[in-house]
Amino acid sequence: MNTSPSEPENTPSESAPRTAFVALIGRTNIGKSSLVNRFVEAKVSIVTDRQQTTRRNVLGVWTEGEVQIVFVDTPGLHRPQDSEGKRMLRESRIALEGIDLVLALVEPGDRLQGGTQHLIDTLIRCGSPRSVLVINKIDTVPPTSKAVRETAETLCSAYPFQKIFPISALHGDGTQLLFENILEVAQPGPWHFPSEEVSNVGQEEYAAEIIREKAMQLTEQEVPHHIRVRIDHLTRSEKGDWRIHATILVDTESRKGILIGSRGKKIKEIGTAARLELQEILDAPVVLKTQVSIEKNWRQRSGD
Ligand SMILES: Nc1nc2c(ncn2[C@@H]2O[C@H](COP(=O)(O)OP(=O)(O)OP(=O)(O)O)[C@@H](O)[C@H]2O)c(=O)[nH]1
Ligand SMILES: [Mg+2]
Repeated sequence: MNTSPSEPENTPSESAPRTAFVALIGRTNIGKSSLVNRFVEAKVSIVTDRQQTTRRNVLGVWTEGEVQIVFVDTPGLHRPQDSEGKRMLRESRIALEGIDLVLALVEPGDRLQGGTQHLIDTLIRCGSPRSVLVINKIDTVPPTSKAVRETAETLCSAYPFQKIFPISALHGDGTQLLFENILEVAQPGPWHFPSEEVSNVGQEEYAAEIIREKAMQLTEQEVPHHIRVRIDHLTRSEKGDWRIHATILVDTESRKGILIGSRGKKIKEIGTAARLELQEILDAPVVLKTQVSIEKNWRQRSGD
């Protein structure tokens, strides 16, 4: 995110590196990954309109001048239904350790129930550090709506949030002000990442995540969000072209059929969308081969 700070005089203490860890928590689909991507001006975390898209803590790193902010994008808070769900919740809680600021995301109209209740409980249980309430998706209600104020009142009576920020991660309303407040939290200390790095996600995992995003976006609800993508091969030729072989893993024959589609149409569509995006990000030609395979019970196994 662009900032145009008026530079203070360059005294030694002001030119020392400063840093902050900022965690985003909230129920699934609330816009945590969208907001991290907006802040770091890069797609570090995939975004879909499906639940439980983010499966582990993903770091988005913003560095400018002397300041480095590390955003921790977490899996959505939800009621766990299996060991994979429990593991994702553990990730969300681990994310709160060593954090300087928590952005607690909700949306207009939210009450103390479901994932939002879970959010408040998590903050209380973790004895969380500084927390601000971020009311995202304000673009979905008319400016005259009382929903934003009512949600702010309800949640602030349940937890002592330091500030409230109504925003739209999608369109950018209010995000600059929120970002300026985040910068104020940075404390003197060494950076944790080289200044050119924007994420902790390695190339293989990133390619897998882009393919997973396209598979989720291009199939309907009948294919669960629990798709796994394995990268079997990833190389770069001397000319600079990338060659990636990936396997999309599902747990039933019928889901495999949906992902392949009639005469392979769906898997081709997924592969093309993923290839085009990877090509743009890697700024080089990409040859992508994708196949679908069945792996039974991976969700239970990956949990504990
Ligand atoms: N209208 C509107 N939609 C938004 C906004 N922010 C995010 N979205 C949409 O909400 C959906 C979920 O966004 P994500 O960023 O994937 O949400 P998340 O909280 O990371 O979800 P999980 O990873 O499943 O926990 C996507 O379709 C986004 O485009 C917003 O400010 N306004
Ligand atoms: Mg997410």
